[in-house]
Amino acid sequence: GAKGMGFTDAGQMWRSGYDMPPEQIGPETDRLWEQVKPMYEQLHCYARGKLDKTYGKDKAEVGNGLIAAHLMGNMWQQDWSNLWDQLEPYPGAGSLDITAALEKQYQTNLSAALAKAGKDANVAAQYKAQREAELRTAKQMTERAQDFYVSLGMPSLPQSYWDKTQFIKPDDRDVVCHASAWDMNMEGDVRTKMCIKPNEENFTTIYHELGHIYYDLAYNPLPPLFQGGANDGFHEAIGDTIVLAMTPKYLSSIGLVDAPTESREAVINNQMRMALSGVSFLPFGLMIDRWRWGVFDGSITADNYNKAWWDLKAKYQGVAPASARGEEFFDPGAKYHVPGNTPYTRYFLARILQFQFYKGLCDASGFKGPLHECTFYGNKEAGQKYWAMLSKGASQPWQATLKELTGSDKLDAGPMIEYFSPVNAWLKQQNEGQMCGWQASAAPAAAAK
Ligand code: X8Z
Ligand code: ZN
Repeated sequence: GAKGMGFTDAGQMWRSGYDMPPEQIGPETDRLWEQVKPMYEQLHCYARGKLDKTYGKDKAEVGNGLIAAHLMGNMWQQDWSNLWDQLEPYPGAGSLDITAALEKQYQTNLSAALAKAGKDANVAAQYKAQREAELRTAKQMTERAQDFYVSLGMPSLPQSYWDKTQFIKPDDRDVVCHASAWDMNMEGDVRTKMCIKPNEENFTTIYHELGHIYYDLAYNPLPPLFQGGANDGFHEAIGDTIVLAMTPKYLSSIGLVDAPTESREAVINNQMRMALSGVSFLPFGLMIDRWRWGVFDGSITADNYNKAWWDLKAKYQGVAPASARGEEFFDPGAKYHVPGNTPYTRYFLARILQFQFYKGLCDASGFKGPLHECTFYGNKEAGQKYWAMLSKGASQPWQATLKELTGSDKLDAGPMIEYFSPVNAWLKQQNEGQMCGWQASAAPAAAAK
């Protein structure tokens, strides 16, 4: 299909959506990766040291500094948040247990629903009460996310959103639970599709999905061709920008966690929490499409699909499987976006852009201080500036849109590095004297053992 439209292959088609010659986007992402790689290497080094302690070096590592993939707390090693109990820098300092708070909310809803069902409720009635509590909690979480956008001056979501959205997993049919956002008719019938559970990851994912929805609503008045993100990375970055503004101060202001602790230990803990989801993601965000571009242009062949996948994971992420993953396996297929055929470079770009947007909005709100302390919750100036950007949709090159928000028309990891500078300095201290980094060439040998 791509060839029929004049592209050399599907990879070039994917790379052609960036208001620049398609051959430039690969090197552009390389440039950004080089900017953030030192930070990733510090996190990798620290995580490896901790995993060595827990499991022993012979189990935690696969050779040449590569970390055993199955220990990262995530099937794709794309988000290391689940390693928190091992990696928390100062146990208990400024503890932000969002999951516990949401779980508590669910328990409250459950008690209420069970009380309503009555003490003689049979199993079916109890099950109904449980479903009711799950739905109620999921809606409350979504209302909290909506409230952030509304606090910026954006509209409330239309009633049809609340009526037609899939908040929790239906119990009468099989569904894809991977979160998604839908603009059904380009005039206000917007919906999200999730199987919301009361935990931190799902909570921030709702903010992410509403970013898509508010983008849709803002550009819906434009002609159809302009109804899209400035580029696909913009679309992914809208909600993620809001997630950065979910500071401990914001979280306590909405009553989700206790009043924030201002200590240095608490700051480092919170930065680590953010780095475990944001920094760990970077090389993963890059390698998926390195693999697919190779598949599409023929440089990765079918007899090598799994090897090429793990070679790229070793090169970029510094992880490797602890036991052989030969060609009888197809590990790329386990990642939603691969069988779903959704390009992935957008998420890498979003990880960079979200910090550029965040800094732009912090500036607009008049914030002065260390970037990681900024929240623009409730700030109408920031909100207006954001809405103005969203309303432009795809009506002009993204470079112009970026410039209006941030003053620069270039992708730049500078704001991300600035944001993480406290934890980055801390990590360097922790890693002092360690041999950081890894050699990707160890992967095939390791896989063969
Ligand atoms: O797929 C998503 C969103 C839907 S657009 C939930 N994300 C990527 C993933 O889960 O792999 C968000 C972060 C990266
Ligand atoms: Zn998304």
